[in-house]
Amino acid sequence: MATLRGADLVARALARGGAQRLFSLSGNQVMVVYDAAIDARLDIVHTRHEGAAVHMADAWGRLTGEPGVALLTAGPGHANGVGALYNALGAEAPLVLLSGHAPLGQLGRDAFQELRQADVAAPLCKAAWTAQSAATLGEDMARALRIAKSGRPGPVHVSLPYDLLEAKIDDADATLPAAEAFVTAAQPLGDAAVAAILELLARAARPLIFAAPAMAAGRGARLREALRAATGIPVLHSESPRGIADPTLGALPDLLAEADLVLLLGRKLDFTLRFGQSPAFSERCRFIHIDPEAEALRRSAVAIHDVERLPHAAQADACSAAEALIAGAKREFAGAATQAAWAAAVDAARAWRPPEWAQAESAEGAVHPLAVAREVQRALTARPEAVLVCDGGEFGQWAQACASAATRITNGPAGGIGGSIPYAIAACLARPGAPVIATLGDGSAGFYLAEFETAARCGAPFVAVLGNDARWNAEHLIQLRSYGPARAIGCTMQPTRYDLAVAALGGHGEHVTRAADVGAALERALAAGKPACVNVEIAPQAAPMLSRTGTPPGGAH
Ligand SMILES: Cc1ncc(C[n+]2csc(CCOP(=O)(O)OP(=O)(O)O)c2C)c(N)n1
Ligand SMILES: [Mg+2]
Repeated sequence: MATLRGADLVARALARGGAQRLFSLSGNQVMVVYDAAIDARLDIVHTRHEGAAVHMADAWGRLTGEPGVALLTAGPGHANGVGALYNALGAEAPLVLLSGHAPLGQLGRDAFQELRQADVAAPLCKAAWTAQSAATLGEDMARALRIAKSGRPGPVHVSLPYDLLEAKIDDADATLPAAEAFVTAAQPLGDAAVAAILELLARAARPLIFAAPAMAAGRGARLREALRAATGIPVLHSESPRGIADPTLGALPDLLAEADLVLLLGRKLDFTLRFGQSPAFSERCRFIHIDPEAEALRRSAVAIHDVERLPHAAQADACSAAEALIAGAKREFAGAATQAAWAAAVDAARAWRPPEWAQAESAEGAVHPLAVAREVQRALTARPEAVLVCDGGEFGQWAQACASAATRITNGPAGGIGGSIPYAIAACLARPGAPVIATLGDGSAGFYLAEFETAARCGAPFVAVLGNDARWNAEHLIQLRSYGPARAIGCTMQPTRYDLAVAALGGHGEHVTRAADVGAALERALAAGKPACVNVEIAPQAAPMLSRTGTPPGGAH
């Protein structure tokens, strides 16, 4: 039998587990994996910063449901990349981060780029470890892919010591895990739990379902729709750190305190749901919690602190539980008479936007973010297969409030800004041929601007719609509110021609200063056939506050 290197086992096992590409930035310790990727037929997307590679793997995981795989080099490469795991963890994206590592044989001797990498990654991962033997590298890959997808999906890290990657292994085929080793076991919801939960839901007057972040796109999004269809109960999904005040949810905060039963479907009772407390929720509102993790169930029990208000808790993964509830409800579900009117009121609240938005005019030289979002929505409506990517910040919030698409990726509940350019590139690769529009502020654009070169090289023709207000407006506004205009410091930027920079990086640039020109510029960018930037000079507006009662919902951005 052929002799293989440890790196061949890594690459072959990844391919056997369904991986198609590695999002990567090269380095000494992983070049042998690059070499092995050729025979394993793994494509390599080489980025300009390790954080971008991890963000790409995150978006790939969210869009495909299969773990995105990032491959970084040891020490500084690994350290550069781990920060990007934070959003993936919050968004519950299946992801495997592989990093080259100093040789096991040199550890503790100040080896080149020696670092306790698994310790660095551990708080941002479901699991993190350093491979210990060359012969079991295939099993390491199978285990990593399995953990990333199981229960609450999320990032997993494996450090790959260089001496193991280079080691020659005889009888290597025998050590490649069988196909079953890559299969993720579901955590199903038992029949008794299904019956009990459906009965509680049916008897409630004003029930709501909050879905897990993992149900944002793909299978999860389809299940959300099917659950709504089978029960008639609104299935809410928010992806912003603003939680219940997510601009996508419209005026929902006004109604939330009327809910009498909330099913948390893989959704933690965390800060995004104000820990289930009043005034966001009624003090009499009851909760059902389904979660794959015992610890999350324990925390909701502590937060609610009243067994009467937590009539059911069950350990199961969100998608399996949704499937079981849908099947059960299809057999039999008759909600209380009040439920249809309640669902209609919730739908109306979600769709509500202030009427004055329809008239929001843009002053010369200072385009209102609404005018930009309107054109983005027009372009999306004409392209139902399009993917919308939204970054954070004030401009990102406007886009999230006003633009929607069947498939949308945001910076998620974790709220880290700057990932949208790599997300958009990964979206182009995950959905070949689908138009991809990213909305982002000028501050967010700077994090990974050089990735436009990656996009041009890899043929990822997304369009970045950049709201340029020459400031980190979200933070600038905090300064104005909290410390007064005389004490604004450090949060302005130069009015920069990002469109010219994008053209220099191999893309297409548009510079827009008038609201009337946004639509045509966006269409030209979409037709350009290369990565593009529509750089719009916008007025520095505060993010939208959606409440019909005028009470600002507050919360983070
Ligand atoms: C990684 C990360 N760093 C910093 C922040 C804090 N932060 C949130 S929004 C924001 C300003 C964003 O500026 P820009 O992208 O220009 O959007 P704007 O608010 O100006 O519309 C900052 C610094 C964050 N959320 N994530
Ligand atoms: Mg800005």
